[in-house]
Amino acid sequence: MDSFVLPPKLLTDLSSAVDTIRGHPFINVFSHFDADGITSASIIAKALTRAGKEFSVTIFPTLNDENMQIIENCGAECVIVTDLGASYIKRFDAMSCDVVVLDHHTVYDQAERICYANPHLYGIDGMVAGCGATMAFLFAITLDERNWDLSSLAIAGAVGDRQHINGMQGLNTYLLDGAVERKFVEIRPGSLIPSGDLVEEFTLSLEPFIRDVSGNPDAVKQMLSEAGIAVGKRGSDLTPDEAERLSSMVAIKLISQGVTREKFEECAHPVYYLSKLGMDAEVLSALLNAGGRSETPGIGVGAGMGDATCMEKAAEISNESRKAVMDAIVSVVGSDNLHEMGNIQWFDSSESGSTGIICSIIMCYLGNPDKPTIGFNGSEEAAHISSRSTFSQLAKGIDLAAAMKTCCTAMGGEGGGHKIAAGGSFPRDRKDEFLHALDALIASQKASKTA
Ligand SMILES: [Mn+2]
Repeated sequence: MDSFVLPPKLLTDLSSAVDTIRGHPFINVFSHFDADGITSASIIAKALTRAGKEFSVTIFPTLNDENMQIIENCGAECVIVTDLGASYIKRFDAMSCDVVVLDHHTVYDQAERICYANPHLYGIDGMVAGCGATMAFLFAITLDERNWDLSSLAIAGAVGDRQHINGMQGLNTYLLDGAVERKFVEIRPGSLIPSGDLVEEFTLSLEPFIRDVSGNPDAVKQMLSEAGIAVGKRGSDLTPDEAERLSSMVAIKLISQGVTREKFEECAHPVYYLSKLGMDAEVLSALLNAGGRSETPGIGVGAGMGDATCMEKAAEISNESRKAVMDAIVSVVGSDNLHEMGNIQWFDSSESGSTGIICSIIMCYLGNPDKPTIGFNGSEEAAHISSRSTFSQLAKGIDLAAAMKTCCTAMGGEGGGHKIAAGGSFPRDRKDEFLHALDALIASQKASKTA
């Protein structure tokens, strides 16, 4: 099979990143708290351990001015930043220590002094074809070929950032092909039916989100009985007939709730089974995401590094947070808390949190598929905003990275991310002003595309 060829400039940058860290016995690692950031940090931590280095890992919910100051004042001789950093390259350049940034977010500045690798710098789309974990992994195998086993983590990172949904692309192809060849990963056919206990999984699973069924065990049992399937069965135990009846029923429900073809195909995407870990990449990704977002994100990194106690704890946190997120979605959807404006739709999740996940589910399964979804969490003085779009909206000119940057900055805050998924923050009392500014900006993005 023709695999993806890594661009020469990327290889040069990776080698110089490896040279940069070689001379340092202790390295300060900074990363993001989502699945991609946690897998990135775990990959770096494993690679540094194997290279005989000592290190510390700090996990941030976001890189803002306050956290940037923490990095600037950490007194490190060498810093590695993963899945974060693209919007602060000038500040990293101005630091006096050695810095390696391995990010995939939109590029604003080129580095002058530090070592900065980002797919966008090599003409590769970091939104879909290489994530933080991919970059961390490429760094790890440049450091030592034996780090190929960390490809399992990197694939979980890419899945966490949803880069697999239209098939792995670009740098992720290189990662996946190599991992399959080395038997760390097996590609299995996808399904609309979860493999575990059907009542439990359909009740807690966010994907696919079935309106009036997901989150409600009685409705799940009703659906199973209509399909002639006994309560208590596991997805993996269904006969081919049962599996077919149940998937058609789920498919019909999804079509009738207006799920787009784009999303539908995405649900049936193949599954990456991580042979050495005995679980799907999506399951690992969910565990690490939950661990990373908890009060003690070290649990996520510990689990990523293979610690059994951390893994168990992460599974517990993950199940609790699945329940909480499900409740939050049901409360947003059930209470008419989703508001449509001319060009956007928005909801308030100040009570529930989990804004980003709710935003994704509403965008894909429940909201108006033609308008970007915005989540507003005003539980703190600085409100946190999440936004999600779809590929068909992007084709109409929508760019949430630019929109969030412009509108959050205009409100005295900051924002950025990817065209399809972006976030930001600003003082919470400027919510209405922000929503109107954003609605107008999205309108002008669409207009300038058609013009
Ligand atoms: Mn990422």
